[in-house]
Amino acid sequence: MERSLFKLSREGYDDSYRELFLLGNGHLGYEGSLPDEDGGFHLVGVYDQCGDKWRESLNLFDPLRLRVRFDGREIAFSKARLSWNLDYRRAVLRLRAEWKEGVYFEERFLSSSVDTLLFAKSRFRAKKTGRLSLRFEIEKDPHDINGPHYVSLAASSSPLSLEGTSNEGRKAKVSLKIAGLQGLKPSVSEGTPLADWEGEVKRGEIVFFERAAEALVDDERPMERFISYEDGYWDHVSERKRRFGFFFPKADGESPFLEGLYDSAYRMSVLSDYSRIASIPARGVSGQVYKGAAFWDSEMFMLPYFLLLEPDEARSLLLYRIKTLPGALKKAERFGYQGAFYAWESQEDGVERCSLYNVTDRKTGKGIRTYFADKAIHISADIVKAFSSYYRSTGDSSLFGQGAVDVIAEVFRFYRSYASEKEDGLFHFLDVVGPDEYHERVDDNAFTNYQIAFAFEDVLSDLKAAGLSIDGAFSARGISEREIRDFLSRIYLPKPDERGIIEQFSGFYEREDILPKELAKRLEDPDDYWGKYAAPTRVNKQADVVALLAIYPERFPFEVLKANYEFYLPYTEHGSSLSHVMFGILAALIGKEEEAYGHYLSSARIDLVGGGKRFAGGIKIAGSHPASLSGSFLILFNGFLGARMEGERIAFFPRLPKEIASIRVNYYAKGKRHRASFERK
Ligand code: IFM
Repeated sequence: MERSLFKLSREGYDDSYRELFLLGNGHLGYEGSLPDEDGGFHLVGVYDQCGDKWRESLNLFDPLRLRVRFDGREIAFSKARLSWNLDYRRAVLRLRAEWKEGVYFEERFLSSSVDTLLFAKSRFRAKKTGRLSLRFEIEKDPHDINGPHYVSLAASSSPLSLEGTSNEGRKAKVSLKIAGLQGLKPSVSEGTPLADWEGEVKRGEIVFFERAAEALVDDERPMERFISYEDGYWDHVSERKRRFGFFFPKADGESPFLEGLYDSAYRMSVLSDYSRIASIPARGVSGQVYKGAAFWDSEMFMLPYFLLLEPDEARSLLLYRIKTLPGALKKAERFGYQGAFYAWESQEDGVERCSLYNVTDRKTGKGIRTYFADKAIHISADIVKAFSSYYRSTGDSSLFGQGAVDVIAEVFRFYRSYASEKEDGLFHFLDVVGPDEYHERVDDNAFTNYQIAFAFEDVLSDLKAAGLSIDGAFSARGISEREIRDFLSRIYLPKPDERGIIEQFSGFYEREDILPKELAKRLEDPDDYWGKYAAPTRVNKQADVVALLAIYPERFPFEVLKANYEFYLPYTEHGSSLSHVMFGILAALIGKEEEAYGHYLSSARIDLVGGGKRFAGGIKIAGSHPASLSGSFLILFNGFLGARMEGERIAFFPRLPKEIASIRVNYYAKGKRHRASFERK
C-alpha cells in the first residue's frame, strides 16, 4: 500500500475545499479556506436564534485571517499557485502558496488534546528583495445561514481578542497569540482586532511566525500559558495516535476503495469529543446546514461505527439522549401524546427544531409543509434500539441505571399513546413518516412498526440479561412487564407477501409505478424538492424496508432479504446520502458483492468527490456526511466481512469483492480491542 493514501493532496482552489480540507476535533470545525478569505470556525453544541429565523449552531470568529502585501501591493492567495496536503492520520493541513514575490507555507491543526485550541505555523520565503507586510486579523463577520448571531462585539488589541454576545446571551470569545515576529503592532480597526508587521526582506530570506488561537464559550477559562506550536503539535499528534490510530485499517486493493477507506476514517476521526456530552450533528463539524442538529443518523449509522471503534463516543451519544429526555417529553405533550417523542432535529436541549415547513420551494421561496417533525415517530424507537446495541456490543449495563431505563419507559408510553387499536385487535401506527420522507402521512410504515416491536423486544431481553427486573424498572410509571409484552405482541407487522416483499406502507402498491429517472423529467429545476413529485408514486427517497432488513437481517429469511433488495432498488432515488449504506449492507449480505461495492464507494467517497445533493428545494444541505461515512465502514464490516456477534465474540463470514485484496481491521467487542485480517482468495 502506498503511504500517500494517508494524505489528501490537491492543487489550486475552489469553494469545495472548505469542506474537503475541513479540520475538526469534535467540538470545533475549521474550514479549509484561503488565509485571506472568509474562513469558517464552527462550534458544536452551542446554538442561537436570530429573530424568527431557524435556530442554528454558532459559528465563531476566524482567528487565522492573514493578508500579505509586498512592496505595498496586496498579493492575494487566490492568485497564487496553491498546493494543499492533508495528513489524514495526524489531522494536520499544509498549504503552500507561490507568487512571483515569494512562497508562503502554512501548517495548521485543531488540537485533539485541548479542544479549544487552533494552531498555525507559517513561513514566507522571499523570491525578491522588497518590503513584506503582514496583517493578522480576527475576522468579525462569520458567514451564517440564519444569522447574524452576535448582537454585540467587544474587540481588544491586548491581548488580541474578540468577544461576541449572541441573541440568546451566550458569550463566544476568540483570542489570538502571534509569536516569532518582532515589532508587531496590535490595534483595533472598525471593531476588528488586528496586528500589523512590516519588514525589509532580502531575496531568499525566510520570515517565520506562529499563531495559537483559543475559542471559549461563556465561562470557559483561558489557558494560563502560551503553548508553542511545537508543544501543541506533539500533544495533538500523540492524542490522535492514541485515540484514532485504531480508525485506520491496513488494506490493499484498488485505489477508489483505499481512498474511500482512508478519507472516511479521517472524517469520522474529527467528530468525536466525549469530554462533552453532545451528539454529532448530521453534518458533523462542517457547520450550520440542518441547523447543526442531530438526527437518527447518530443512533442508526454513527453509533454502530463508534461501538466498533470508540465505544466511549458511543456512550456519549447515548448520554446525550438521556440528558435531552425532558425535551422529548415536551415534544410529546406539544403534539398531544404521552411519554417521550424525540426531536427529529435535536439541538443541545432536545427541543424539536425541525420546522413544520422544513423545505422551501425553490421558485417561490415559500415554505412547504413537511411532516418530519410531527410524524417521523421512528426516531424514539431508534434510540431504544441504540441502547440495546450499546449493551450488546460493550457488555456495559451501567447506562440502564443512569437514565436509559427512564428513556425506554417514556418511549414506551409514547408509542402506547400514539398507537390505534383496530378491529383486528392489533395496534397500528397511522399517519407517520418512515425513513423514506417522500411518502408522508402514511399508515403502518413497515420500518416504523417493526423497529418499535424489535427494539423493545431486544431491550427487554437486555434488561433481563443485565439482571434488572423489568417490573422494577418500569413500576414507577405504572407499567408492568405483562403490559409491555402484550402491547408488543399486538403490533401490526406487515408480513412478506408470496413474492417475499414487505409493503413499505399500507397502499404503497397503489401508488404510480414509475422509476426515478422518469420522475426526474417532471421536475422544473433539478434542485426542486422531489417530495412534491414523488409522493403519489412509488419513488423512494432512501432505503426504507431495505433499512429494516439491513439492521435486522437475522430476523428474516434470506429470500425476503433478496426479494426486497431487488424490488425496492429500482424505485429508490438515493436522494439522501444515508440510502446507499443500507442498500450496501444488504447487497453484501445477499451475495451481491459487486453491487455492494458500488454502494460502498458512494458512501465512503461522498465527501471526497463532493457527492450528495447540495440543495433540497431552496435549502442548502451540503457539508460533510458522517452517517454515510460511518455507514461505509458498516458495509465493509457487517457486509463484506460478514461480522456477527456470537456470544462474547464477533464471528466473521467474509466475502470480499474483487476490488479489495486484503484488509486488517481493528474493532472493539465487549470492552476489548481486537484485530482481524482478511485476504481475498
Ligand atoms: O436524517 C436524515 C434523513 O433521513 C434524510 N434527510 C437528511 C437527514 C440528515 O442526514
